[in-house]
Amino acid sequence: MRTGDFDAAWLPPAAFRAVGRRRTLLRAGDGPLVDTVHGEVADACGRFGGRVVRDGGEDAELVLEVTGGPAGAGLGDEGFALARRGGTTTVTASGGRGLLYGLFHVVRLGEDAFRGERPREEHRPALAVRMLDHWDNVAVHPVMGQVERGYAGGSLFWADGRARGDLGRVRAYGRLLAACGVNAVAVNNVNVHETEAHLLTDRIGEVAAIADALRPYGIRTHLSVTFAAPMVLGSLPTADPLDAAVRAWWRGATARVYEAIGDFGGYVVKADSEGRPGPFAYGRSHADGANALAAALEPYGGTVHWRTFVYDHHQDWRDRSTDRARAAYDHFTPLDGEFAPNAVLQVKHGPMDFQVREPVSPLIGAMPRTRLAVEVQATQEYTGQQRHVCWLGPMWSEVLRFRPEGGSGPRVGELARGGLVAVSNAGDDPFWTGHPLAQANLYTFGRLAWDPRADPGAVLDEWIRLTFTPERSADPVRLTDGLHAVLDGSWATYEKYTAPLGVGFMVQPGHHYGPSVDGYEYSPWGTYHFADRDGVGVDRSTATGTGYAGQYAGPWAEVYGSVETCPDELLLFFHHVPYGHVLHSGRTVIQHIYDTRFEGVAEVEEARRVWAGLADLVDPARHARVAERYEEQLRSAREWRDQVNSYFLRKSGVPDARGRTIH
Ligand code: BDP
Repeated sequence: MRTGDFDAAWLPPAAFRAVGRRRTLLRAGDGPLVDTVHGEVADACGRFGGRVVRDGGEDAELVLEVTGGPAGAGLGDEGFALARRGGTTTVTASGGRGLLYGLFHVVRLGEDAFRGERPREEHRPALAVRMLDHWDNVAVHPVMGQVERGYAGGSLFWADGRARGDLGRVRAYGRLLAACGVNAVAVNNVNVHETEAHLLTDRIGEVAAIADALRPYGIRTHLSVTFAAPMVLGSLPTADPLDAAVRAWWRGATARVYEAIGDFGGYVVKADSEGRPGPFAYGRSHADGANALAAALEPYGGTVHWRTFVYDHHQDWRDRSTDRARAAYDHFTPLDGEFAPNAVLQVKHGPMDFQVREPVSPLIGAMPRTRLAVEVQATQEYTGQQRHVCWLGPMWSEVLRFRPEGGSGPRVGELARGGLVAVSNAGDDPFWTGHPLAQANLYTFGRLAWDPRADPGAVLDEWIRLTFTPERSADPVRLTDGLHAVLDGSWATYEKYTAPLGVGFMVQPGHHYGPSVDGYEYSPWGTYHFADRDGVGVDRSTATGTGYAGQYAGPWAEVYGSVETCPDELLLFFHHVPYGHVLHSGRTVIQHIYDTRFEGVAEVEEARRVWAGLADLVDPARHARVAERYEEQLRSAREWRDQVNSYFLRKSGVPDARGRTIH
C-alpha cells in the first residue's frame, strides 16, 4: 500500500482498478485541472490495461466531459453530474474542478460505477470553502517545534528554514485532499512569528512555489499573517487599521501577493488572542481590523479569515464572573453587520478550545449578517495526540447537524456560509498523520465539508474501502468489521477515560497530553472544574452562574440552563452539582465517573485485541505502527482512569458502589 517513501493513504493504486480497466473518453478541452484528470486516468490505465483518449472513442465505457451547455449549467464550478446509460458512464462538469471531483467520485464507487443503469444525479459541495489550516512554522520554534500541536513529524511545506525544494510530497498531499473534497490550505501557523511574517512580503516566492504544487488539484493557498505586519515588515510606527498609511501598506503588500499568486485565497488572522497583536491596542474593533485587510483583498477576490478565538488568558481563577466560554460571543455579536462581505469570522466549534466534549459555540447562528466559518481540530491536541485512536467524525457530524435555533431552524452546516476549516493533522511522517488510523479524521473532515449531512459511519466505511481495498484481502469481512470496530466508537471511548461529563481539560499544562487533574485549576487560563469536597462543575447558568447558558438562542438557553434538562454529557460544563446528583442515565455523577473510566480502559483493551487479530490482513509496517500506539494508548488510558478516579474518591469520600480498587 505504499508509494515511494510515504503511504498511499486513501489513494492506493488498487483503488483505481475499476477506472483503469475501462476505455475512457475525455471530452474536456484544456486547462491544468483537465490535464490532472487526464494524468490520473492515464496512470490508472497504464496499470490496469485500459485506454484513455481525448477525442473519438465511440465505444467509451467512461466519458468525462466538460460542457458549457445546459447539461453543465447549475452545477457550479465544483459540481458534477453522473449518469449511466447503455453501457456508458458519463461524468459531466462545467469545468476542470468539477471534473476532477467527478473522477474521484467514480473512483470511490469502483465497479459500482459501471453496473446497470443510473439516472442522472447531480453533486455539488454544500460549502464553498473546505479548508485546512496548517499550524506550521518555517523555522523550528523553541517550544512548539516545527508544527505547533503537530503529531505527525515535521512540516510538509517547510524544511531547513525555507520552502522545501522538492514539492512532490506537497503535490501528493494536494491529490489526497482533492480526493476527499478539500479546496483550500493555509500553509503557516496562526501564531505568526518573526520569520514567518516575511512570507507575506520578501518570501512570497516560497508561498508561490507551494501554491503551484497544490493548484493542479484545485487547491487555493492561503497565508496566516500578523496584524502587526505594517510595523514588523513595513517599518510603520503603527498598525492602526484606520490609519491611512497602514491601509495603503496592506493594499500594496496584497497587490504584490497577487502578482506572485494570481489565485491566492486570502489571509488568516489570529488577533488579540493569546498575546498576538490586534486592533484593541488602538482602541479599534475587530470589524475595523478585519475590514482593513478585507479591503486590500477585495479587488482580487480574496478573503480574510478572522478568528474569533479572543479571550483573556490572564484571568483570576477565583473570579467566576469572567467566564472564558462567554468571550467570543461577547466580543463579536455586537459587531454583527459591520464586517465586509469578504471578511469571514472563523469560529471554533465550541466556546472553549477543542475539548473532547463541548457544546456548540453560541456565536454560530447569532450573527445573521456576518459570514461565519466553523473551525474544528483534526490535529488531536486534546484527543490523544495521534497516539490514541480517536475518530472525530461523530463529533463533527453532531456539531454540523446542531440547530442553534432549535426546532426546524438551520443547522450549523448551513450557517457556516464562510466554510468549514480544520487544523490539519498531517505532517512529513510516512503515514502522513503519525497514527495511521488518524488518516480517517483527515478524510472524514473533507467529506463532511463537502456534505455536512453525510452519515459519518458511511464516510468511515468509504475510507476503509479505499485505504485497505478489502476486496483484495484474504478475509474482507474480518478486515472491514475489525477496522470499523476499532474506529467507530473511539471518540466515545476516549471521552470515557478522560475528563468527565463535559468538564474539560484536566490535562498536563503546556503540551496537553495525559492527565493532570488540577493542571489548569489554579492558573490564569480560564479552564476550571471547581471540584471540591461537595461537588464539581462550572455553574454557567443564568440564574446563579456566569450567564453563559443565556447566550444560546431558541430552546437551548433553557435546556442548558437547568440542571434538570441539561444533557448528561454536558452537565459539568454548565452546572456545579453534588457528587450524589442523579443523571438522566440513573447513575450518580460520582458513580458515572468511576464506571465510565473503567469502561473506557476495557474498550481500549478490546480494540487492541481486535487490532492484533488483523495482523495477517494489514500491511506489516502499518500494522506495527498502530500496534505500538495501542500500547501507549492503553498505558495512558489506565493513567487517566486511575488519576481521575482517585482524585474524585479523595475529594468526595464516596466509595465505588461496585467495590473496585481505585488507586
Ligand atoms: C490552542 C492551542 C494553541 C493555538 C490556539 C489557537 O493550544 O497552540 O495557538 O489554540 O487556536 O488550542 O490559536
